[in-house]
Amino acid sequence: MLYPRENEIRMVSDLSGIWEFKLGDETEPGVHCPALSDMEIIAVPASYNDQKEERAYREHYGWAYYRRSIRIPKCWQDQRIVLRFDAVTHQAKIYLNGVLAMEHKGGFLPFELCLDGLAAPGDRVELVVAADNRVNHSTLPVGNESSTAFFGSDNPGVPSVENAKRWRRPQNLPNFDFFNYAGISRPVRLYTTPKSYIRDITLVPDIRGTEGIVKYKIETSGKREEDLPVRLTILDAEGKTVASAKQAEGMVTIPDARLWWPWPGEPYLYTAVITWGEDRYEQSFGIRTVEVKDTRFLINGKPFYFKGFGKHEDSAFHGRGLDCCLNVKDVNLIHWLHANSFRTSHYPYAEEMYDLCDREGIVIIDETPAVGIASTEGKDPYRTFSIREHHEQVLRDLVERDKNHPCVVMWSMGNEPDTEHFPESAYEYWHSLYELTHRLDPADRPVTFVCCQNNYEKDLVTRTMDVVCLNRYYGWYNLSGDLEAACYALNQELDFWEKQNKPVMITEYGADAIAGIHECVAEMFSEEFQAEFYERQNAEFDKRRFFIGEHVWNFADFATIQGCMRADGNKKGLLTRDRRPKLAAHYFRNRWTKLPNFGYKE
Ligand code: BDP
Repeated sequence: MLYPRENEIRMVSDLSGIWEFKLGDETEPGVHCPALSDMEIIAVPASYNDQKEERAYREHYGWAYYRRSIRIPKCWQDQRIVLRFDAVTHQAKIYLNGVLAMEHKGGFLPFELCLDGLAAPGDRVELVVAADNRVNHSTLPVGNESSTAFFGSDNPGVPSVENAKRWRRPQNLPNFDFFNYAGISRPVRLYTTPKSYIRDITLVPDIRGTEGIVKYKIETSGKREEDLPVRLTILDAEGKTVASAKQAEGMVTIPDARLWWPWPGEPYLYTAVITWGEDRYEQSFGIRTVEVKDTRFLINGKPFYFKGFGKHEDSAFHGRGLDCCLNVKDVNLIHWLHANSFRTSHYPYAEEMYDLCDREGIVIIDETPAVGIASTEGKDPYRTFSIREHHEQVLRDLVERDKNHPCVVMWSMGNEPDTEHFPESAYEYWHSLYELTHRLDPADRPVTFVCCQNNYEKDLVTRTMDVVCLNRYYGWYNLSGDLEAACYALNQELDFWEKQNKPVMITEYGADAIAGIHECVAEMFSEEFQAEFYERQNAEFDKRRFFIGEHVWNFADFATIQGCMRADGNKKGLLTRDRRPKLAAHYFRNRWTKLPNFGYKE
């Protein structure tokens, strides 16, 4: 789905601002929007949870209603008018003048509604967005339907506790460790195209000697494609034409191509300008290749070393809402740390962030919201959860949304599923999705998922991924505080992975550190312990040639559900939630300044 971009043909009207808002309950709204009165104020885009000092907002369970009226400009006559939602978490129903116009499942990817026949230029339309924040065994991310939330503790078998569990109010029990922020978290926009319009653009770059090769496909809707001439022009960064074509599908060659390199290399971007009939669209792209070869991860043919983090879209007040200022700050902090990459743990991020990373040369591992696929009741999640169809849809939509970004170098189908207790089911599930993702991506990027700390000998599927991605908490959740023993255990496991002859990276490792706690003899939760934890384990990674990257958990402290393991959220950030550096941030800045992007393990 193309991002709504304004140009001399297409118009975009951003509906961000103050909307009306009301919390609902578990009752699912039907074809007609329920009557809404006594509405409150809410900012869009942003999660609603932290916008008011009320437990009802913070801990809401069920539907919530957003309302505003929209005026369709009269000057949009003869245009196709589209209402686009970048993300509504986790399920949405859209009402126009009180009547259901569309529904969408999944909280982190865009969806849109063509207003043809629903509203015309000059109309005033009442728009209501109903958003459901419930997570369960059919949503991604996954919520536990009974038992406890991630890190909850319930003393199973104690009669009074069991009774209290049955008695307590219905609530979300996320099987994941980030706050279940919800609502209209990304922009809502109206945009126009001509009636016959460019529907999709696919650009697949390659390198041949000094030439850049771009295979392309332009998909259109409306008049028959062959009745209207297509024109593709490739502009360099100065706006000079470097290649052009006249068919809807084919290949162009860019002589003396400048490549897209991760920062501090030059992330050079070209622009593909497509015109078809009255329509026009500009899509930026980079020329770079990605390939896994034996135990190496190659970008433009050179072995790349990932230096970075898992992140979250998370900040005070906004929750998970798009905050462009925060995104710019984060990109600058990534540069300050001399990192080169991050994973969009644990869901696809706002498109604006990928655009920034394209421009700034930051490499992304793009993850779906498939987190929490693990049963807490001893049942096989792959047989008891109804998620496969939705998961496939999410992969389809994710690849379609992000396929043209040079910053995206690998797809992560999910985070920390159960691969140990039901190894055959896990293999069948993840391997079929792995094959699907390869088929979906026209550029055929590497595909993986991120593996939980478990019995790696029993796990059948992690070893079959293009890159083995490990989340490991030696010295924290196990062998707690004993870094000597942690390094011993880590090495035992690395010996196992070395035999698999695959590129291996760590996608999570870390220790909580509460900013301001300092100790001469470092113990858990101090800044010194966090720094030492990394120093010791990195020394082990440095000895392994097949080891292609270190992603710290986490870039910054972030909000989670409350629980006996969380004091004001997860404190594993190198930075605090308001982006102040802890000791470990300075340690990594120093380390990463010295580690090159390429050839480090040669
Ligand atoms: C891992 C999860 C991550 C958590 C992290 C932690 O992938 O989402 O936040 O552990 O416990 O299991 O800090």
